[in-house]
Amino acid sequence: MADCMQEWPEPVVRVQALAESGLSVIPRCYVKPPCDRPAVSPAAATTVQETTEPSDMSIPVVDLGALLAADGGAAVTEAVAAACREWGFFQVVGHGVRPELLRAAREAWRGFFRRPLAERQRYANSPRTYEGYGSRLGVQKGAALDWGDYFFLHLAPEAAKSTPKFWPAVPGNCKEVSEEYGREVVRLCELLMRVMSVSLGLDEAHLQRAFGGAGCCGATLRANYYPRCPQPDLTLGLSAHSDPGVLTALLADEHVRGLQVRRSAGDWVDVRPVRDAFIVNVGDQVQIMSNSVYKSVEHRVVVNAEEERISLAIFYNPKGDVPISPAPELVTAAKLPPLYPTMTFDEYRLYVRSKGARGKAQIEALKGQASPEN
Ligand SMILES: O=C(O)CCC(=O)C(=O)O
Repeated sequence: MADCMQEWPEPVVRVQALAESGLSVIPRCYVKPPCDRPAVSPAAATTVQETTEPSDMSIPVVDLGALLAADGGAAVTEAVAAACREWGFFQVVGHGVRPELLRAAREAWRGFFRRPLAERQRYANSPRTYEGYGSRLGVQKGAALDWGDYFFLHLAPEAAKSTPKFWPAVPGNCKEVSEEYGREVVRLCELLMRVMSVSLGLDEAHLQRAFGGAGCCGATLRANYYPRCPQPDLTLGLSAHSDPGVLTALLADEHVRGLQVRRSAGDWVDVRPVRDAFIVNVGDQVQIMSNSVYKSVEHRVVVNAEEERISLAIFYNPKGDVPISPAPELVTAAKLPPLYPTMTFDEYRLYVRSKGARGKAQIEALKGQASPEN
C-alpha cells in the first residue's frame, strides 16, 4: 500500500483545463456507470437562486444563536439530536462566524482557481499526503474519475499544519484568510462536539476527549472546484461518499447548487444552502463512537453545463493515533453490543486515500467486527 501511495497511477489531467478546452463530449474516464449517474436533469442542478428560507423538503436548519437565550440550550440540543438521527446533515446559522470572513475565504479560493494553469500546477499534489492541487481521490488505476479539481491543506493541529510551500502565493491573502477561517470553523466544531455529546446523553466533554482533546484534533481544508460540464448527466463532481472523520462544515457556493444527500430509502435530496450557513454532516467517527445512534450519510455532488461551482469543506478529525471505539455508555451487551472494532483514524483513512470515494463501503465492512473486549 505505502508504495502505490507515492504517485498517481495515471497522468493527472486538470478537469478545469478540459472544461476550458471547450470539449462537447467528456472523456470516457469521467463517465459513471448508469447506476451512479445523477437522475436529475442538468437544468435542475443549475439553480442560480439564493435560498433564504429553509424548506420542509431540505435538511434541517439549526440556529445556534439560541444557545445564548435562556433555556435555549435544551432546544438546540434537541434540534441537533433530531437532525443527527434523522438526516446526519443540517445547516447551522447563528454560528458567530463573520459573513465577511466566509466571503473572503470563498473569494480567495476562487482567485486561486482563476490563476493560469502553469501557476496552479506548481502546487500539484501526490497521494502521499494529498496536500496541494489535486484532481483525483484514490490511486486505483482505471477508476472512474470525478468532474472536479481541489486544493487540500492541513490547518490543525499546530504540528501537522501544511508548511508555507504548500500554500498558494497568489492570491496574497489566501493563507491568512484561510487560517483565520479555519480557526473559526474549528471553534464551531468544538461547540458542536459539546452539543452532540449532551444530545447522546454523554458528559459535555466526552466526544472531544475521546477524539484526542481540543488542541490535538485535526482540521483539514478542501477547496473544491467543479468546472462547467458539457454532459452533466453522465458524471458527478464528487462521487457518493461519507466523510471519514468526525464532522464536516461546508461552505457551499453562494449561487450554484450541486450537493445531494442520500436518504435511507435510497433517494437523493438536493441541499438548498441557506445564505451564510454552514452545512454540517456527521462523519464515520461519530457513527463509530455513538455505536450507530448517529450515522454518517452518503452525499455526492452533481455538476452542470452552465455554471462552475466552488465549495470549501473543513474536515474536523480525531487525533490520528487515538484508538476509537463505541462509547461504553452507548453499549449494552444485550440491546446494543459494540458494532465496530477499535481503530485509529490514521488507520481508518488509509482506505479512503487508496480507494477514493466509495459510498459507505468502508464503515459497513467494519460493522460486526468488534471483539467482545471492545
Ligand atoms: O462540494 C460540495 O458541496 C460537497 C463537498 C464534499 O462532500 C467534500 O468535499 O467531501
